[in-house]
Amino acid sequence: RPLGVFDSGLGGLSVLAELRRAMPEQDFVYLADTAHLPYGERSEENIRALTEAAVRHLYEIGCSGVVVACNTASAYGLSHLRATFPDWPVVGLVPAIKPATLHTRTGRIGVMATPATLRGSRLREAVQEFADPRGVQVMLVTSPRLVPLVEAGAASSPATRRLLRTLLTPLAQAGADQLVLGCTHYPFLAGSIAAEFPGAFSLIDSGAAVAWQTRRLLQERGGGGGSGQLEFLTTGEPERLRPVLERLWAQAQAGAGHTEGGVA
Ligand code: DGN
Repeated sequence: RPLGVFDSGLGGLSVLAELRRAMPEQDFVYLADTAHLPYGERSEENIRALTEAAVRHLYEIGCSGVVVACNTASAYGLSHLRATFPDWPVVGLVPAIKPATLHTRTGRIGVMATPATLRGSRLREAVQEFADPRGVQVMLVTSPRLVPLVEAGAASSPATRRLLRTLLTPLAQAGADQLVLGCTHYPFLAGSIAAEFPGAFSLIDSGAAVAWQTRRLLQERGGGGGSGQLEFLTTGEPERLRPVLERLWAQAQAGAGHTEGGVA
């Protein structure tokens, strides 16, 4: 049976690529809730309801479990999903604060995520658990514009690079040396960040850690498997999505993971 992967849009492709690296034989169904994207400025209740509706579809078509490949949906929806679908594996993610606090040499790290993820309690808990005891200072960065820019296929455009320069200059000036990409769309910005701030930050996302955790879980529970097939579903217009999907999917498969932590 295929494993479901869900994101509000195409960002979760960065996680799907890591899942395929970890489990080349596994079949996957990827669902992008493009009709309701972006989630980043929605209310907690709304994010939870949209996440449940999307994940229910994956459940009903017979997926063996789901990876919620979206920090925003994970921040508000995970406990609810686990209560709604007991006995069905649900894996989520949280910005990878832990590895960043272990790697920093300057004692300052940046975390970039959607407004909703930054407001949620999961991020606060991770900061309290990993950064505070080590005296690591966490600088939070957000912009509601980044996800739509990635979805528009503009991750490397001059406008995106200008926005990143504005958002990240204070972090570079303060000496933050690790940058946590706390939204699954942001690994697609890695090239632009490196071009604007050469050598300034190590970039850390949660994709690889989530993939290995998912593999462990499926091995324990059984029920995965297949022949490496992929199916893409969207709540939006498939023909409009296709060109950017193809581009980002090629990019995700070519990119290497940057991680070790961030499973929820
Ligand atoms: N990809 C989602 C995340 O990881 O938070 C964000 C998407 C959004 O809809 N803003």
